[in-house]
Amino acid sequence: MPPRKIIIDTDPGQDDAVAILLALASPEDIEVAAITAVAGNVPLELTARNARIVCELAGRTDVPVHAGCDRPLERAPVTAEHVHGKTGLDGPDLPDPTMPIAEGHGVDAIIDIVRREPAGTVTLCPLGPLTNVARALEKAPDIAGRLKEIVLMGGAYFEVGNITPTAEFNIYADPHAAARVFACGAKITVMPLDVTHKALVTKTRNDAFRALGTPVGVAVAEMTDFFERFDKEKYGSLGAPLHDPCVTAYLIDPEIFSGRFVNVEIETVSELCMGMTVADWWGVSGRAPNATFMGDLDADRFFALLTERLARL
Ligand SMILES: [Ca+2]
Repeated sequence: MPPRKIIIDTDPGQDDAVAILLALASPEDIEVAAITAVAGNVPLELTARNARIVCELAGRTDVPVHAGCDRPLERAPVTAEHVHGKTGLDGPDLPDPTMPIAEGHGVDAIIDIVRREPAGTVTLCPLGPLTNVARALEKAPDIAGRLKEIVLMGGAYFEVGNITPTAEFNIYADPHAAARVFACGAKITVMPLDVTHKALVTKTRNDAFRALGTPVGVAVAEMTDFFERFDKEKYGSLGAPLHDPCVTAYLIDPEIFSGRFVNVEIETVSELCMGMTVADWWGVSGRAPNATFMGDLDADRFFALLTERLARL
């Protein structure tokens, strides 16, 4: 099997950084055609900067990093510096990037790559708010039918929400974009909080990253050191949840995850429940399934894969 060709749409974010590093460390499984940055955890200028910092950390300045949308489709921007720090990548002391931003808007990069490659071969991997993907689908509706799959981190059902009582950050930050993506007809696989809150960086797991002794291993350990403070205080959890790496781990070893093919609709009207992912887990709505919504993962297998792959960089 040739490696899966993917576009990573991202708002780094420490966990985005780990997701990107895992992809770049796995060339036999994943070929990263481009990275498109979107406003999310921090503003676009910083996410586009952070994506390049991560590429340089991995020694992969050949991967084009495009800047995409700087604000949601309809709502005011929401950011998450309270989790990720002022830069979005607080923790390790990493140098400013020297590689330039690639020419062309991120939305056009998505469209061009999906149209250029054979139909059914490109997988989109959104790790942030879905603004770029929704804009691409709006501008080029034909790309929905050309995608192999969309594998995204976002939403929650049993865990309900993290940015509001009823919504997960990526979906809440641009619910109108999410609604369009879930309605686009492409094959969709979702890594919600129900899964990612079980992908916890315990002390033992973080020690394993640090023990790699490489710049990448140490940087990943320092990133998770930084953003675990927030989750430990908020949830009393054992460590930081590695949300976004669930997406790239799924591409390498899908059997780490289990879930259900269900209907998922996005709330875009009620302010109280804005951005809620209404997942019909129990099949009571009669609405047609449109997404595989993951519910569980084998955390030990996930961290073993992650550590083994990061060791290569
Ligand atoms: Ca993210």
